[in-house]
Amino acid sequence: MKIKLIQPAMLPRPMDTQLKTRMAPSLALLTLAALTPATHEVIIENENVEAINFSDAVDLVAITVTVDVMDRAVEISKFFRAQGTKVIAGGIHITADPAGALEHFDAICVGMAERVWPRMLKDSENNTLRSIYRDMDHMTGSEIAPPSYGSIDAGKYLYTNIISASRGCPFKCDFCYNSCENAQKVFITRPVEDVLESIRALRTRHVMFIDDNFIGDPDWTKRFLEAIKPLKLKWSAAVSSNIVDMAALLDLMKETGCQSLFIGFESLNSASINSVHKTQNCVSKYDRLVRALHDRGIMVNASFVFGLDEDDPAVFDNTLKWIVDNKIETVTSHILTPYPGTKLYERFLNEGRITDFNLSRYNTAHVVFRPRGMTAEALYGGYLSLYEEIYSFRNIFKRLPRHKRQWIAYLAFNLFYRKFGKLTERVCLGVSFNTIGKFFRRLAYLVR
Ligand code: B12
Ligand code: SF4
Repeated sequence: MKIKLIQPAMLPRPMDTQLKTRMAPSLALLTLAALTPATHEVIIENENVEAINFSDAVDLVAITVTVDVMDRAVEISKFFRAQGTKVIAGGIHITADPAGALEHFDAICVGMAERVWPRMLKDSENNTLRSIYRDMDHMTGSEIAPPSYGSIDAGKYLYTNIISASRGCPFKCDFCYNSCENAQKVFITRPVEDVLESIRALRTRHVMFIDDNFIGDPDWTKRFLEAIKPLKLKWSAAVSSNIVDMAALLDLMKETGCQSLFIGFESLNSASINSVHKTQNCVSKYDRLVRALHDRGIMVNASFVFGLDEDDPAVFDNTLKWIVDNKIETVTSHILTPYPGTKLYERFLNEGRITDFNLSRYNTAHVVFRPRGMTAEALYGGYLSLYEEIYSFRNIFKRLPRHKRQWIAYLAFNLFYRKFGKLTERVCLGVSFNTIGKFFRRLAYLVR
C-alpha cells in the first residue's frame, strides 16, 4: 500500500514563530514509519513545514492528533474519505477522548501503536478495518519501537536529536492527559540499552529527552545515567519537582552533562496546586530546588499554569517577581486548559464552566472556561503581559545566570528564540532550521 502519515498544522500562539512549529519532527509519525513493513511505501507530511498533497493517490491515510489539531484532522479526514481513501487516527487526544473521534475516521487507535499498527495495516489491506483498536496496558518498555529518524528531511527542523525513553507518567495531575481513563495505567521505561541504541542512531552528543517525566522511575534514571557517563553527552529533560529530594540523582545529572531541566512548578500558591491534585509539588521547596539546580550549573525551564481556581489577578506579579528573583533561565506559561478526557474537563463540564468548545483554541493560549478568581479578560491579559515582562531586556539582564559558562546558551535562547524570534525565523528560512539548531548546539560545546 501507499500510506500517507500526516501531522496537521498547529495554530501558533501569539508569541510563537516557526521556531516552535518546526522545532522537532513528530516522533509518533516516525514511530509509525518504523513499524510499517518495508513492503509498503510511506510518505510523511507535516503540515507545519509543508502543504499536504491532497491530490496524491494513496491507499491509506494516518493522522496523529493532539487536542489543538483535532478540528484540522477532521477536515483532512473528510477530504480523503470523500475521495474513497480510508483514514486512521491516533495520538494523545484520540486516546483521551475516543468517543469524540469515532465518527470522523474509518478507524482509531486508542493507546500505543506498537502492537496494533501492523494489525491495522493488515485489516486495511483485507478491507476488514474495525472502527476501534485499543492497546492501553501490559505493554513493556522493550516493546516501544525506536523511531525511524532517517525518514524525514532533518533540514526542515530545528532539532531532530529528540528521544523518548519512556511513556506516560506515574503522576496524574487533573489537567494533564495522564489523568484520562485510558492513560491512567501507563508508565513504562525502555531498556537502557535500547535508549543507548537510539542515541547512537542519532550520531549526536546533544540529546533532548522528551519524556513526560524523566525521573518517573528514579532507579531507572540512575541506571541510565551511569550508562551514558562514557558518552560525554550534553542533554536536557523534563522532570517532576520532587527531584528536590534526590540530591544524589542531581549530582549524577550534573556529572553526565545535564544542561537544563523543564519542571512543572505550575503555581506558587499551594491551594492552587492542591486544586488540581499535583501531589508531588511542594511550594515551600521551590526555592531550594532552584538553588540545587543552579549550584550544579543546571538551567531551569519553569512551567506555570494560570487561571487555577485559587488564582487571583495578583498571581501574575507574584510569579514574575519569583521568576526574576530566582534567576529562572526560561519560562513556559500556559492558560489552564481543560483537555477533553481529563479530570479537569469532567469537573468544569459538571460545573457548567466551559465557555468554548472549539478545540482549535485548546492550545493553552486561550481562555476556554470561566475562571473563578478573575475575569477571562484579566486572565488572558495577565498571561500576555507576563510573557512580555519576562522577556524584557531589563528582566533578561536581571535573570542572567550566576555561572558565566551558561551565558551564551542563556542569551541565545532568551534573545534569538524568545525576544527576536521573528528575526531568527527569517534567518532559518534562508539558511535552514537544522543548520541554525546545530550552530547553537556547537556553541554549547565551546563553553565549558
Ligand atoms: C515533544 C512535544 C512537543 C514538541 C514537538 C511536537 C511534534 N512535532 O510532534 C513541541 C514543543 C513542538 C510541542 C508543541 C505543542 N504541544 Co506538545 N508535547 C510533546 C511531548 C512532550 C512528546 C510528544 C512525543 O513525541 N511523544 C512520543 C510519541 C511516540 O508518543 P505519542 O505521540 O503518544 O504516540 C504514540 C501513541 O499516541 C500512538 N499514536 C500517535 N499518533 C498516532 C497516529 C496513528 C494513526 C496511530 C495508529 C497511533 C498513533 O502511537 C504512538 C506510538 O505508540 C508530549 C507529551 C507526551 N508524552 O506525548 C507533549 C504534548 C503532546 N503536547 C501537548 C500540547 C498541549 C502542545 C501544544 C499545544 C503546547 C502549546 N501551548 O503550544 C503545542 C502544539 C501541539 C501540536 N499540535 O503538535 C499536550 C497535548 C495534550 C492533548 N490532550 O492533546 C502533550 C500531551 C503535553 C501534555 N502533557 O499536556 N509539543
Ligand atoms: S507530573 Fe507532569 S506529566 Fe506527570 S501527570 Fe503531572 S503534569 Fe502530567
